[in-house]
Amino acid sequence: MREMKNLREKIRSRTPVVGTFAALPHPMAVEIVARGGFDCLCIDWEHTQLGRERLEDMLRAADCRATPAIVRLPGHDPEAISAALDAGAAGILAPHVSTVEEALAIARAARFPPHGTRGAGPGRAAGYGYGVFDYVARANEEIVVAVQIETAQGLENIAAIAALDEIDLLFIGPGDLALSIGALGDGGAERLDAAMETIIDHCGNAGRAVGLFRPSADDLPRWVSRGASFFLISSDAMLMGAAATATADAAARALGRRK
Ligand code: 3PY
Ligand code: MG
Repeated sequence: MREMKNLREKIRSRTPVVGTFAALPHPMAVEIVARGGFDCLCIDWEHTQLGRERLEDMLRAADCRATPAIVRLPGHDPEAISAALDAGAAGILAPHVSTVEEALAIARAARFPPHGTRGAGPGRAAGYGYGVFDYVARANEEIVVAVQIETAQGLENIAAIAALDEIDLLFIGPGDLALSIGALGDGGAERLDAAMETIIDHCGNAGRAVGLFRPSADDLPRWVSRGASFFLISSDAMLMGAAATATADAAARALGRRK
């Protein structure tokens, strides 16, 4: 069997892919979490205070472990898309995408002509100018373009967004989706689950890859059997917090301070 070529090919063929968010804004944290053996990382530029220079160093650190890293953007700005890709990201994840127009604008900004409007330049991804033509020749085939469905409007437009071949992956943000559709309090969990299932089912009908955030791997089998194939589980910051709490609790129990 032919080796899978790249992350995009795995995603588009709906081969299961598991990653985590890199939310600690330091290359060392990226190197450490990449050692864990995830298929990919997603550097979180949306919710982490991160500058462009640091972003590039974090991508460099992911390369040290040969772990493909996509970048969750702070928004839909084409400059941020170019910055992440020029720095060497394997793809982009755009938050809060609610319409076909937004999704298409993001896809165009992420691809070189004739499929888009991205500008070519001597950034890290292009070998600092030594590999511009080679990079341009393969980037449109290799760069992952993913959009987050996490608003009531995105849910409303799901059939049309899922039908877009320009988008490699639809990614559900359960937290924002719950806020946006008001799935909080009594019955909220059931409403949120139903909304997530609707998104997954529409992606299945369109043959589009769909993924979601999960705080842990506990319920992965349920979402895989529904049709999801891409998972970002927890984050380096959350994993560190969970390990710190578990260790402090174990020590407190060992000293008889807590049961
Ligand atoms: C959300 O839950 O809103 C997310 O964006 C998860 O990544
Ligand atoms: Mg979100």
